[in-house]
Amino acid sequence: MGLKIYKKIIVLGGDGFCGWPTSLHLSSIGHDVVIIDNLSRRNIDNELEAGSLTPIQPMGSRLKAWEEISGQRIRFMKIDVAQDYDALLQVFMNEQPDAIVHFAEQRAAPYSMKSSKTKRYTVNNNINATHNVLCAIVESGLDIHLIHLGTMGVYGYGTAGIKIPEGYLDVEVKAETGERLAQQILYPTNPGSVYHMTKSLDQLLFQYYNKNDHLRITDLHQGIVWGTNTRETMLDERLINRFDYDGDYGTVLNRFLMQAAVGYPITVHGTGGQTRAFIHIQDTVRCIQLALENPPERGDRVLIFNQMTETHKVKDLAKLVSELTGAEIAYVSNPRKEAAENELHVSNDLFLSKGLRPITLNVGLLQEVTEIARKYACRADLSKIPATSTWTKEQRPGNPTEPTVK
Ligand code: NAD
Ligand code: USQ
Repeated sequence: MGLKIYKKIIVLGGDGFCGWPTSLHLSSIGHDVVIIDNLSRRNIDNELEAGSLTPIQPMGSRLKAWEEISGQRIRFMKIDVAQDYDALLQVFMNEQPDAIVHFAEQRAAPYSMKSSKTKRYTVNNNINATHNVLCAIVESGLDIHLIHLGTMGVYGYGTAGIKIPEGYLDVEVKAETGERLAQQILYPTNPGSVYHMTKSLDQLLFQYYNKNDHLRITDLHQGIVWGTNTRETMLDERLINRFDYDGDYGTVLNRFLMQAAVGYPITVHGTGGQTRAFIHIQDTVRCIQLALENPPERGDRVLIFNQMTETHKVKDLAKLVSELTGAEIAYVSNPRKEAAENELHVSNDLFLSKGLRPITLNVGLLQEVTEIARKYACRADLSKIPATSTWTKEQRPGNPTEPTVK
């Protein structure tokens, strides 16, 4: 075994659902972690009057608990990455990080589609945040490896007819002479929400700064994350991770498990024929570790990994949860403008080749999430469960008490 190299890592968005367990994991294996977050997600909880099902603690208590339990110190700085460029640059200059993990974006598709205010907020926040990070890395003159959390949704959810490659597509173009030329291009984006569109725009920013300034960038095209606990967040209740269940921020599998736990019908949008990619939160933190340990060389193009471990149809997940718990399934109107049915085949060979041993859906893990949801069921506000953000005026909310519009 080679000598372990500890790194200084800044985690942008380290108070969030993926960022908090990632910060703990990186700290637990010896890295020096600094969290930057503007706590905007907690403010959106207040705005929506729908908080995490689990009782997440204030940042100060989280960090104190981690120091007590692990003996490791994580520092926290409250900075708005999208707005406060000078402070961000100053931190990069002072800290001289080896790597930056960038989670700091507005990540909910339904929230991004709620109103022109939330559309504009999502675009301004996400694009400025990513651009500020890139600019600050260039201005700092430091050779920092940037790891960004992107989404499988940049590829779109039509049936592609091929196994979706990791970022780049081999194409053949016909020249005027009739000669056929082979090229490799960024896989054409086909976002399904304003949020997913910002992730598509992020890709172009990365491509440009990689070409112009030779920045070392890894873009992780992540599927839907499920679960809540990781090895580190389980160590103490004060370290507990966020669990979103509301119609804007709750993601499909965690919502279904929570709904089953509190006796609410499982809300399948439309026919439930949508196929999506999934990854457990424990594998998210492991993938980030692997991405850190396998950086691109300076001069390499943007390295893109598909960060997912399996695909499932929404209706199959609903049936699985229903069989496991006895919960009723409600086929509700689909508030989103999306294909009613799609197939999805995805390559994730890169992470497998780096040593990922995927945690796939299993009864034990599903039960673990259901038990957590049951434990904190008294904190749930059932009126916040239906997805009410509609993609256009033609769509109807996904509410089991409203008549269904297919
Ligand atoms: P989250 O909302 O729980 O966490 C994001 C964190 O970033 C929050 O703590 C928020 O306060 C912070 N933040 C947002 N804008 C900021 C800004 N301008 N300055 C400083 N901090 C800011 O989201 P998450 O589920 O942890 O997702 C993290 C990243 O992973 C996102 O970029 C998301 O697009 C991506 N992702 C998430 C999932 C998923 O299923 N949760 C799946 C694929 C990709
Ligand atoms: N769905 C239901 N019922 C529900 C909730 C969702 O049928 O109660 C359906 C949706 O209509 C959609 C699918 O489930 O077809 C997935 O919805 P989701 O909310 O779980 O996921 P999505 O909006 O795509 O967003 C989530 C994260 C986002 C991340 C993305 C990865 O919030 O940050 O980028 O997953 S991916 O889906 O691979 O693009």
